[in-house]
Amino acid sequence: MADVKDQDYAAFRREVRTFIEQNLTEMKTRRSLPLLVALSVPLASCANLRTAKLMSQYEITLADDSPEDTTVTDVTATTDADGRSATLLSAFFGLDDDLPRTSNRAICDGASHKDGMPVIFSHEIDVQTMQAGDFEVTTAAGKTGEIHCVTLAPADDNGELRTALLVGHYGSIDDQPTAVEIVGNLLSLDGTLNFKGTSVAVTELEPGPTIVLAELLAEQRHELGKEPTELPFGGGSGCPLRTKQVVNVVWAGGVTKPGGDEADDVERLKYRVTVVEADGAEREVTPFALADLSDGDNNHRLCLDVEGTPTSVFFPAGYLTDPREDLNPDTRMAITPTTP
Ligand SMILES: [Ca+2]
Ligand SMILES: [Ca+2]
Ligand SMILES: [Ca+2]
Ligand SMILES: [Ca+2]
Repeated sequence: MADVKDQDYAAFRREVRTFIEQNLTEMKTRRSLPLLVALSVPLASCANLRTAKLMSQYEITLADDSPEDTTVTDVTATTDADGRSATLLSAFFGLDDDLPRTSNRAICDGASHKDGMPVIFSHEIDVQTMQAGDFEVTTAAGKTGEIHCVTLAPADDNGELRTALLVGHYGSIDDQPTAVEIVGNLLSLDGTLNFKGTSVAVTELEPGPTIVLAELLAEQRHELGKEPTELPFGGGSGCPLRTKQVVNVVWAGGVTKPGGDEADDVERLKYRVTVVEADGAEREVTPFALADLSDGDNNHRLCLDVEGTPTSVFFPAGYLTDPREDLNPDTRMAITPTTP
């Protein structure tokens, strides 16, 4: 933050120490404090000095900048027990040379002014097996990109560890990245699947974000009533206590209202969920609450107060933007059950 003055630094360090001491238990249970940005937090306009200072102090535990795959494994399976394949669901060229300056501290050293691309996996992944060198990006002209680092932050809530943000120089608006391939051993969170050899086509810079996955969360993942963390990234809010079902919606990249504010009731009322009743009748419902807010990632939780089986979700064009301020098109996705 340009407005963080040097003379504030000593007081700032004390403030951060106090904050960390007060939140140590939560930090440990969450494995890391949330880092930064699914490219959607308006970093350049941090609301206040305190937020800016806290942001600058986060440990970077979900990021890796190793250029080589260091994972030693004999796991080669690519299909899970439910018959679902280990695949890449999307790769979204979000920012071209435009990661904000604070990315150096909040994502990884040297991230500032590089490209940013979220890559979404079919399953949650084990961060210990994820190295920057596991990813290879190819451009339209056939060039191989430079991956500087990769991080799972800030989509780090229960069930979210499937969005890897690739930071580097791997294309431009004139020679866009066209494919991402996993070239190293990279395992699912449960250790049973290996993503090596999977690949996906890249969504170009100009389009807006779409929904790439919608999951009905198992009850033990609901986290009803959970408060978001103090910072505007990582650690999102939970659905209200009276929620009956929760659908986690994963967008191809971080989404906000145009201008960078978090989604609210305006966007909630645009979501339409198709529910099949016990007698087979279909109806469309609107979530009674929207959750996983205040965390700057690419996930929304749709909180439902109805019975029946949610089967698909629709969101109409023109309400949410990616970090380049490109508006979403009409987007629809079938809802799948999560593994518990
Ligand atoms: Ca690896
Ligand atoms: Ca875009
Ligand atoms: Ca989240
Ligand atoms: Ca979120």
